[in-house]
Order: sequence, then C-alpha cells, then structure tokens
Amino acid sequence: MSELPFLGRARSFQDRIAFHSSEGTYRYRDLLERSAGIAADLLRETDDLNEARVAVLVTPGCEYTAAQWAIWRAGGIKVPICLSATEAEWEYALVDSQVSAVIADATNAPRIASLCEKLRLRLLRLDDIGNVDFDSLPEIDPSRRAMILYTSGTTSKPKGVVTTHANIQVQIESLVQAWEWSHEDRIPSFLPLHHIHGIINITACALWSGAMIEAYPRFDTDAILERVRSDAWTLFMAVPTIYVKLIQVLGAASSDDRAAITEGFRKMRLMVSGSAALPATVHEQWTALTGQRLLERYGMTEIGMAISNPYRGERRPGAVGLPLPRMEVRLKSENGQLITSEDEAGEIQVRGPGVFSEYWNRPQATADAFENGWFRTGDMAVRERGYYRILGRQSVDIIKSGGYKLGALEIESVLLEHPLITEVAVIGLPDDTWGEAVTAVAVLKSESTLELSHLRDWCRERLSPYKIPQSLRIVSALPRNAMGKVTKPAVRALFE
Ligand code: MCA
Ligand code: AMP
Repeated sequence: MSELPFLGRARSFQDRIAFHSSEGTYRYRDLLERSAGIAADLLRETDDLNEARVAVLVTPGCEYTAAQWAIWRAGGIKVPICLSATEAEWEYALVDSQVSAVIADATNAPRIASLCEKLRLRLLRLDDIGNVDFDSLPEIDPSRRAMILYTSGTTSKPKGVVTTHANIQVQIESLVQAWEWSHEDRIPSFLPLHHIHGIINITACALWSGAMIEAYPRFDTDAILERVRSDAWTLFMAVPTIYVKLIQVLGAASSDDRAAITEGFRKMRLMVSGSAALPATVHEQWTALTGQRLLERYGMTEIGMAISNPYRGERRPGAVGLPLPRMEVRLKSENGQLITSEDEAGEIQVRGPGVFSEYWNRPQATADAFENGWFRTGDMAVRERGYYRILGRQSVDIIKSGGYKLGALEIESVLLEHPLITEVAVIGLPDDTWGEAVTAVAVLKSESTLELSHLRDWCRERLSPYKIPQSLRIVSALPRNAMGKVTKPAVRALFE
C-alpha cells in the first residue's frame, strides 16, 4: 500500500531519536506507533476522515507531532489553534473551519472542554488514548488537503489558509535542499506551532531529515541558553525579536557567561532569522557577538518560504536573497508592469507547487489573491545586486509584532466593543524589540477617561496577548479624508 512520503522517511529512521526533552526521549518508531494509535481512535466510527477538520491544542513536543500525523494518517485536515488565544478566538477558528473534533493534551483539554460541549465537538484527550489497535489506515493521495492555518489580513477576521500534502512536501523539500538539512542535525523548537515557522521550517524539516528536536513550550531564555552553552544544537531558527532579546541578555551577562554562550552559538552550522524584517544593525551586532552570519529568509503562510539568503555564499544584511528551489518570484509595479530591471520597487508575486490551494470557504478571496496563477503577497521589494530586499507591506492594516502577523481591523473590531470607545484606529509603530508595537488611537464617549492598563485588562478576555495594544492615545476625532474615511497615514503622523 502506498503511503504519505513522510511516513516512509520516518520508517527509515526508526531507531533514531526524534524528540528529546527533560520528560523523555522518543524515537521515530515511537512517533509512528503513537500516531497510528491516535489515528485509530479518530477512526472509531469511520474508515476515512475524508478531509474532516480536526483541531489541535497540544503543547509542543512529541505528542503534538503524533497528533498531527494521526490526523493525516486518518485522512483528516489538521487545524492547529493558538495555545494562548482566548476562547472567542478559538471559537472563531473552530466554527469557521467547521471542525468536527479537537485533540488536546491533559494540560489543555480542561481549557477547551466547555467550548467543545457548547459547539458539540468531540474532544479527544491524548491522555485517554492508550495503545489502540488498528487494522488498517486509509490510503491518502498527496493531492488531498492537509492543513488549515489561520492568518490575519486586511479583512476583519483571519482567513484559513489551506495546503495539501503535496504543497507541504514541496515546502519541506525546498528547505531541506537549500539549507542542507541532515540526520545529524539537532534543533530547538520554541516557536508556536500554529504557524509555518514552527510547523514546517523547524519541525517538519527536522523530521523529514531524521534529525532531533528539543521542544520547549515557549521561548524560555535561561533553559535555552543553558543548552547553547553545552553545544546541544547544530541549527537555530528564530524571529528577529528573539535575536534582539538575546543580544540584550548577552549584553547584561558576566563576561564568563557571555563567552561560554557565544561560543555555543558560534559552533552551530546555521542560524536563521525570518517571519519579520531583521534590521541590518541586529544582523551585524549578532555577527560581532557570535561570529555567526544569520541567514535571513522571507516567507508567508500562503506560500511557505519563497526567498532566502544562500547557505553557501553571501548572506547580506538587510536583504533576503534569492528564490528558493521550486519557487518562482517576480515583481509587479503599481501599474501592473513586470519589473525586469534592478533598483525598481514592486509587489512580490510567487508561483510554484508549494503555494496554498485556497482560503477555506472563501472563493472570492482566493480568486482575488492570484493574478494569472501568481500569488500576490502584498509585500513590496526591490532587487539590488541580484538579491531581493523587502521594503514593507502595501497595506497599513497589517502589523508584524514579535513575528506575528496581526490584522489592524480585527483588533479595531474588538476594541469597538469597549463600552467607552466610540471610534478607534489601530496601527503598528516601529519598535526596536517587537519590530512593530500595536498602538490604539481612540475617541471616547464624551466626558469619559480610559487608562491603558484598564484597556489591556479588558482585552485579555478577548484577544491573544500579542494582539493587545501596547499603547493608547486618546483623541477628540480621528483624521478623515474628504470621503469621511479614516486615513491611517494621518493617524500614524500623530506620532511623528
Ligand atoms: C508579548 N508581549 C508583547 C508582545 N508579545 N509586548 C509587545 N508586543 C508583542 N508582540 C509581552 C507580553 O504581554 C508579556 O508582557 C511579555 O511581553 C512577555 O510575554 P511572552 O509571551 O512571555 O514573551 P516572550 O516569550 O518573550 O515572546 C516573545 C516571542 C514570541 C518568543 C518573540 O512573541 C514568539 O514566539 N513569536 C514568534 C511568532 C511566530 O512564530 N511567528 C511566525 C509566524 P507582561 O510581562 O507585561 O505580561 S510567521 C510565519 O510562519 C511566516 C510564514 C514566516 O515567514 O515565518
Ligand atoms: P505570516 O503569513 O503571518 O506568517 O506573515 C508573512 C509576512 O511576514 C510576509 O508577508 C512579510 O510581510 C513578513 N515577513 C516574513 N519574513 C520576512 C522577512 N525576512 N523580512 C520582512 N518581512 C518578512
């Protein structure tokens, strides 16, 4: 029987260690067995999930991956949801993707149990699933849909980005080839597992290669630096905010500690930055501190990774490099002209077999996102001396903070529910640590006052922590154009 290629790869690494943590060591064969057991549980009432959506709310680690593989082996579509999201955000994703079941671990199951009850969803607790017997698992064609990731955009609610098994395989193979992954690699995983960076670039590439992962539930600076000191890893992948924070920590460390830690970083074979712009100054500071030349790359939920500085060759600070294998990239000017010369800015458009298939249940949004088969990223770039350099987003309504993409309109629609707010505009202001900081500019009901701390407390029930405004400015009116529409550049100008 033919099976999805990642399973064959795992079989060839049977006895190698896939996950290592303070809780234990799991080999590839453990992952295969455990995922088959969970798949059998998912298939209690049917012999194929036939693309039914199954949400995953599991702490990063072996069990998370076993759950993911189980959904795929049972024929379902995996919908990973954010561990730090609010119940309202979970409900949106579960309802929008029409999930039929949720897989959660012992820690997270109690957090989502009442929502599952309300939505009448089956809740599978991993701690309740033992070694379930299975007769056979369905045959899955790679053209089947495999995953839905929620991404914020210029609409008020996030959209579900659908990728097939074939798309995902191309995304993985492209990176494994470009960055020369091997079974000897060892990598920490500390990024959230509801986004491509953690799911594909780190976890899936490692497991495709027979490498070893050390999983952390979050970026735990002390624990991670302790392992860096002891040369635990060959690879390290993070968002720019993490490199900024590491530079701050190393700056404050004693000279002995700093020397031991930077030596650990120096020995790694590759350190990658992505998900947001890496300022050239941070790139240069990191090299001065550790001797490592960070490899910056560019990607997006809809396309995986598209452009990367080379593994071998010049890694240029401030630039993202060249198209990755199996990715075609072009720039289009504002008036629709194809840009062929250097030094001229245009929108990045991408084509290739790794590009997503559709936005879940949004045919119009899908159609609008493509131009003759090319995906329109909404990011502007220029080519200089052969390399692409990202200039920024076309839309002011997209904010990148700590590597997370946030939709200003989504945050505004929540803030408008606050009883004292009558009008609000949300923007991202430049921030040395976070890249951009979420900033709210609000008009209040007459004669009322609102403190930032109160607003932040109020938001905690409604928004993930990274979407909560970092600052608040109260104004008597929002700047509007002649048509009465709020003008974001003018809102931004209030801070200049
Ligand atoms: C958290 N805090 C923030 C933000 N986030 N403050 C300002 N802006 C923010 N964005 C505050 C918290 O409220 C808290 O404040 C304090 O910082 C510590 O919070 P914590 O969550 O513990 O912070 P952290 O652990 O230091 O997290 C920083 C982080 C995290 C590790 C950079 O944000 C992260 O994992 N980001 C990565 C996201 C990611 O993977 N993006 C990839 C998607 P207080 O102490 O007052 O409560 S992009 C992608 O996949 C594409 C395809 C691509 O190209 O990669
Ligand atoms: P998301 O789809 O949430 O993962 O966010 C993708 C967006 O992150 C892209 O459209 C870019 O705006 C931004 N991005 C990713 N990598 C880079 C990078 N190296 N430099 C600048 N922006 C980046």
